[in-house]
Amino acid sequence: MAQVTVETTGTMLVGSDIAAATTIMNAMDVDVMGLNCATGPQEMAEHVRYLSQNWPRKISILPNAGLPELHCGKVHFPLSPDEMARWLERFLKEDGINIVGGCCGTNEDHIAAINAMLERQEFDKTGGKKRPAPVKRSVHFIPSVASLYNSVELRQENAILAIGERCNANGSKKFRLAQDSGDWDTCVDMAKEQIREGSHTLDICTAFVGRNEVADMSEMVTRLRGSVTAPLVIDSTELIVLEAALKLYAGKAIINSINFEDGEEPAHARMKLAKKYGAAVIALTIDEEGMAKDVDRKVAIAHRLYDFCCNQYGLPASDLMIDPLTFTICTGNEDDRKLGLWTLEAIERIHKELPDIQIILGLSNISFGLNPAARHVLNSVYLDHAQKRGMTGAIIHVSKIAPLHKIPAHEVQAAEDLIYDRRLPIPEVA
Ligand code: THG
Repeated sequence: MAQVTVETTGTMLVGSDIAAATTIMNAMDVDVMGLNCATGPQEMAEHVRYLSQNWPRKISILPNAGLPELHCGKVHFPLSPDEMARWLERFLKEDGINIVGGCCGTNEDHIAAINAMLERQEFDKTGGKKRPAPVKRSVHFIPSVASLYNSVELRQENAILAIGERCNANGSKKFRLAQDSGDWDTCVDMAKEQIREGSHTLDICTAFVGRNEVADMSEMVTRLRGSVTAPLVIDSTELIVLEAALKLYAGKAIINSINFEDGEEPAHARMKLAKKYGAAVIALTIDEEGMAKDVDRKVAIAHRLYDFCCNQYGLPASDLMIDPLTFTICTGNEDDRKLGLWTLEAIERIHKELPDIQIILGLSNISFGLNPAARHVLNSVYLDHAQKRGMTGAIIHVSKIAPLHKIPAHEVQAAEDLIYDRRLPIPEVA
């Protein structure tokens, strides 16, 4: 059972809002979530309503006896015992709360009035209990991740969850150079810039030969947790790096990633972390035989991952983010031409067969090897096709994605010909 204190500013002292607190508490499997202190019941009413509509388990409410006033140099709490009891009765009947009490400024008289109010309620006769029957409420739980400050929905309306790709030592030269010279301000600025561009969450990868990945990841998480509102995606193959990051992070993070490349042992270790720290999980379609390239293997491994994470570990399906792998289709090798198409077909099948999970891709991989202008076009067109087939999120550089109507039609056509491997016969040279 855990309670949060929402100040008159509308957030907790550190700045977390009620939605962020709710998302994190839910991920930590808290049984009873509540509010206490800081304000009286009137100021709490809006947050009580939020919990009533969004918190899936029991609710406790312990307000102060109003907002304190100074009377002749002495602190005075204005709410009488009866007023206090009336507010709690309203929360009981309208919001279906389960546990009541008082915090600062309440005394025996307040508790006696609250008790008398409870005794007036209709009792729950089951099991000989002398308690008010629980009031029904309809909870609309929305699968989310959270930073210390904000909650972000994993399913975006008519859009994908944009995971900023640039805070990655292997994915950005600028980031790598800043990290390597200890220029953490630049690293944090790159995070903030991605949020301004529209990233909902940020992928963080500090793996770089010759540097201490635990120390660098810890530095990034420590700096970002208090300065950016977007939830973090911890991108590392090393268990100790994942754990160091999750330990430091106050929000509900996403682990990137688990797979079955070396059997199930590493995946077990990562799922234990996910449960302990309440994280969502990106899972790649890789098994003991390697990365899945054809559709059937991608789908089969997706089902195995679902069974492993959701059935064995109880991870909510909405917190499982399957990544059916993006490979570049720009190598010129005959064997690689269908890889983008197969990933699209796998997305469609996984979305149909496992409708509640999330599906993501590391989008930019699709265009490795092309020039920057061509990459933007191919990335944008591929994103559009993947989204239409059921992809719910992607690791991307948001400002480098264009809506298709902003790209000349013949360029869209060229990208689609590449994705669908449509080829014209090569003309005979005279
Ligand atoms: N799936 C999951 N996680 C991933 C990937 C994935 N994490 C890493 C990667 N793949 C996704 N992130 C990136 C980041 C950058 C680029 C590609 C993928 C990229 N960068 C440019 C380049 O290297 O040419 C920009 C270079 C620069 O700015 O210096 O393409 O697939 N789960």
